[in-house]
Amino acid sequence: MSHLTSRPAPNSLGFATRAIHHGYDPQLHLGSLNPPVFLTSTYAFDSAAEGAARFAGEADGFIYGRVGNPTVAILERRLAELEGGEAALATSSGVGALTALIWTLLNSGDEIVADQMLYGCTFGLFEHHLPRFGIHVRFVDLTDPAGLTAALGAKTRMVFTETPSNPNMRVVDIAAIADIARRAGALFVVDNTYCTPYLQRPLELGADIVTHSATKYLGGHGDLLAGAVIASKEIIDRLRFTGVKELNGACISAFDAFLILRGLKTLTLRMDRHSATAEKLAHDLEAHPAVARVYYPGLASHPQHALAQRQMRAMGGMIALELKGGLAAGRALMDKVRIATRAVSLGDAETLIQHPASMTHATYDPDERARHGFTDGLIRISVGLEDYEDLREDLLGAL
Ligand code: 3LM
Repeated sequence: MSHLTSRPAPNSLGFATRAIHHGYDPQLHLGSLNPPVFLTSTYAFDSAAEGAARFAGEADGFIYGRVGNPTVAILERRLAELEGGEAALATSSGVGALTALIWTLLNSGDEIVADQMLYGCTFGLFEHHLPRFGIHVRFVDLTDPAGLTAALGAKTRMVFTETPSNPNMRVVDIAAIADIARRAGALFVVDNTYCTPYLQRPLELGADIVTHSATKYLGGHGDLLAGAVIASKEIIDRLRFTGVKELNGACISAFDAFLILRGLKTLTLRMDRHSATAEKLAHDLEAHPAVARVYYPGLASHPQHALAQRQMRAMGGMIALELKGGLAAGRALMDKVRIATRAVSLGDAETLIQHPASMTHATYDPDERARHGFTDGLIRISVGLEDYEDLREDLLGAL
């Protein structure tokens, strides 16, 4: 009997079990414990008529690598299941997921209302490039849901947020924003990169669409670039057959899909460990005399601490901090650490440290940084999976 059909229904299984098994049946693949990597760009049709039927959507089956691949399809089933969505689309990067989404669902003249703090290249796309195509973005403070109500207009088609936000860890109330967006007829999109579905499930809280940079925690090992969108089947079909097929071509490779499936097997272990170590380090850093402020939702000093505890299973592995000595002290910290690695990106086994104003968020000019609310001195740490004691000594020693 097939492994999948003999197995309990997915909704009776825990998250870790589904992250390891969902959507793949070894018995359908010669018993192979791991999914095969289908390295093919195209697919043979049984007949001319059958090929035409596949193109017309009247027959099941793969057509061409830009719109689907069997290894990628396993990943997509698993991501949809873990986020609690109907369907998923995997892409070649997180930015590829965003452009597939926006170029497919929005038209010239439409507006987006976005939280004021976004990952640098998302901000660059929204503020510097979408206006060239007639799509305008209003940035508001979505940590205050009343701000959204005031910003909505007749042309608002989409509300967009990260939570916690990259880099300064602001936490947005997903259920409250979802409610306002729904009543305004706007699609609510949450970039869930920082949390992964293990820590936070925006669709269950009322969001319409979840996006990811799968480069980060979903892959988990800093060895690939990928993205994903999870939403209704209707939306995902449009993104696949318009966004990726005809607009941006940002299809993921089968090998990268395989690596993400491998990474997902340890997602719960990794997120628990990232969160536990980051929580301890956030407290250590907050108590240090050289530190002016630590941004971590697990700290009682965080403005949305109570909301974060309600909305997230654990507080994740990302910390931002400002030193009393400002930017110069932050740069000195970065130059002195010996275990933490000076690098952008996040979600890897290695602890990474970087300076948003000159690196990940250099797309904000100094005025924009001030308007959007993050400082030149901010330092970001992606807490890895090393021993807590070693990281503590590395960071506090460098301070
Ligand atoms: C970074 N972030 O170091 P890709 N959404 C979020 C992200 O953090 C990112 C993306 C989307 C970083 C990358 S900066 C040069 C390195 C919340 C990426 C985009 O296209 O897979 O990189 O995802 O913060």
